[in-house]
Amino acid sequence: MKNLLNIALAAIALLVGIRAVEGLGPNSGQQPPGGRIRKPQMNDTIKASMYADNNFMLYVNGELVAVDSISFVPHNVITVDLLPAYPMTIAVMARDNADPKTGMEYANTNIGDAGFILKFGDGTVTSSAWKAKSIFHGPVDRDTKNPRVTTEPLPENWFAVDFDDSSWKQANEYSEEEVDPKQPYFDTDFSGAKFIWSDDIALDNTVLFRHVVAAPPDGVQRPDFRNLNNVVPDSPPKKGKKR
Ligand SMILES: [Ca+2]
Ligand SMILES: [Ca+2]
Repeated sequence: MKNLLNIALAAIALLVGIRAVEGLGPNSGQQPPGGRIRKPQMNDTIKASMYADNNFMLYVNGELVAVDSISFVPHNVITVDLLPAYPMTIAVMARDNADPKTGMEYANTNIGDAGFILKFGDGTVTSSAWKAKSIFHGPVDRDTKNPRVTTEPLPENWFAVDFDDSSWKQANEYSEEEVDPKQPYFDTDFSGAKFIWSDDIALDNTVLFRHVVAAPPDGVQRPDFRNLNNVVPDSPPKKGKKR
């Protein structure tokens, strides 16, 4: 019995020791002692890469962090630096190029199709685990002779952390063959990520996606810098020295 107690105490001591050592690393998830937060560095950030047919807006934890710089063609990849904080709420508006009145493109001669894929440096990827909601559909019944569209208003605060997406359906995954991505997609690491869209990749033209990443998929603990503006960071700048 005493041996068991000693083993348990040794295990606890080991765990405490590991936590203390972890606290020394730059990506330890620990902040310096004394309740002060250090300033984030570039190695606290992760790369976020997105490819949309045709364009997207990305919100992370309620903040707009990336906008596709090319709205139609050529199909491009956008890569930005993110300062992650978990749980991480990702919200995306993805849009297929489509005339708002007909749902078609190229002078109303073509229905066109869509697709969206995302990968973050922490291992976050798009999949059917994401929620999706189409708010612009058409031409209804693929009727290109008398094209009609259906639309829904953008839900208020659809990108907010506390938005209730429980009524949204799961996203559908689509293959590379179905989306037929162009070269920039193949020049970027999207391994492990799936193309997603709502139920109809041709007729759903504006789709909202949401996903909550509970913890870093790669298991790396990272500091949470969300309230940095409300604290005095560690090692304040010396007088007259700019940072
Ligand atoms: Ca684009
Ligand atoms: Ca398209």
